Amino acid sequence: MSLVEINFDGIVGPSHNYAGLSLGNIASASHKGDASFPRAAALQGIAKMRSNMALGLAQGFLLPLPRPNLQLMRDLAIDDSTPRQLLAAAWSASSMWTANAATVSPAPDTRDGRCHLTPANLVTMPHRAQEWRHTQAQLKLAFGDERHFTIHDAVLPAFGDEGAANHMRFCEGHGTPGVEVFVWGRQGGKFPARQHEQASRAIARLHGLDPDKCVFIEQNPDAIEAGAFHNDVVSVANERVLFTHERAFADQQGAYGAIRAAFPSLEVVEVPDSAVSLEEAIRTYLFNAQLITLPSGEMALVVPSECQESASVWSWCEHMLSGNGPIRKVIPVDVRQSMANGGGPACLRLRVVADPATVDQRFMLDEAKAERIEAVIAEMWPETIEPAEIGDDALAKRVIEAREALLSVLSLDTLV
Ligand code: SUG
Repeated sequence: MSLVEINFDGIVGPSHNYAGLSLGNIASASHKGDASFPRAAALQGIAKMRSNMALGLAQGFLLPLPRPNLQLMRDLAIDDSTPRQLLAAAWSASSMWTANAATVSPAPDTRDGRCHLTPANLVTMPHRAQEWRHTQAQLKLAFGDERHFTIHDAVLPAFGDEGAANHMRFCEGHGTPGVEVFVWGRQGGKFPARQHEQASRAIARLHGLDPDKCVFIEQNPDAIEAGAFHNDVVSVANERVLFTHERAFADQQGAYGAIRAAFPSLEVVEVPDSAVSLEEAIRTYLFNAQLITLPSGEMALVVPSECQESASVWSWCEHMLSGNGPIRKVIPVDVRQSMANGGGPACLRLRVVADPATVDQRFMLDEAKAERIEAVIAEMWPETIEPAEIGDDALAKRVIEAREALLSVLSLDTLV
């Protein structure tokens, strides 16, 4: 058994659009009403996957969910009198952000030695709350080998859960036992806190984690107020390293202390507010980066290209690289279409530590398959969607056919 980290990126669906559905997500609100470019969005996502594969990383993917969601439209009896926001919810391509698909506890951390996955209920946002059952169906296929994986139901909707976006794992190497850190938010601020502490605690118990190897941390309410609707907008972890903004947690030093008590070799790379303000960090998504271990053993940070265009962020990155820290490379990638809805490189991927041979191979990517996927996207994905087109019957037909063509090319028609 060789356990490695596999990134499962969400393929951007053909209905990708800017309807401004996410309160507290500044990018989503500020791009409301813009024309979207689904084909370019999906190709940007594939290019990111290819670039990570070229670095020597294992790469998988999850498929767009069925949109428009006809079941949701029936359940809400959506008609001409319904607010457009609800109609747009049924069209949302938000499942592309697979960091919110599930929380994953790799086999070395769990009591029964299996990798546990709990789909996130995503109840805070109506357009995301429709995702989990379809996501679970996909997880059950991709990780269907019950000798190695257990797929749970989402936690009770009374407790909001946003999946891996509010979860970090520290370990000496991906295949060795780790410490899992759950970051939750307190309600009552200007914007909704999406992760409930009790959802995090339930998941830790359901996954059979050792309580001494779990840490629960409160997110900084100021960060939520500044637009960090998920913890992965202000910090990211990999192996022994925590890369974080100085104002990510309610009690920053207390958070470091609690993690260090469970994981003594913790190495913190902290970006001070004086170098990069919280607002600039959230605007550029510096922390919504993929912090990865390259085959050489060095760590690299895959950041959105917006970081390179920000004087303060880029000069901080250069300063970091000139020092002797654990992060040795910074690699910009263009995921602008996703970024405009508040999703950076890290939002677009779900990390699963597993032996790739135990995963359904239809969900694993290689160059030849990437080319086949690109060809379907280039041929079938709409080039652009204007917000006024949401609800249009001809566009609905096109979106449905585009997804079906992709499923067919990947021999995953059973997901229809
Ligand atoms: O849930 N955006 C997503 C972005 C998710 C980012 N994920 C992580 N940080 N891990 C969200 O807010 C925008 C949809 C719209 O406005 O149409 C949206 O859902």
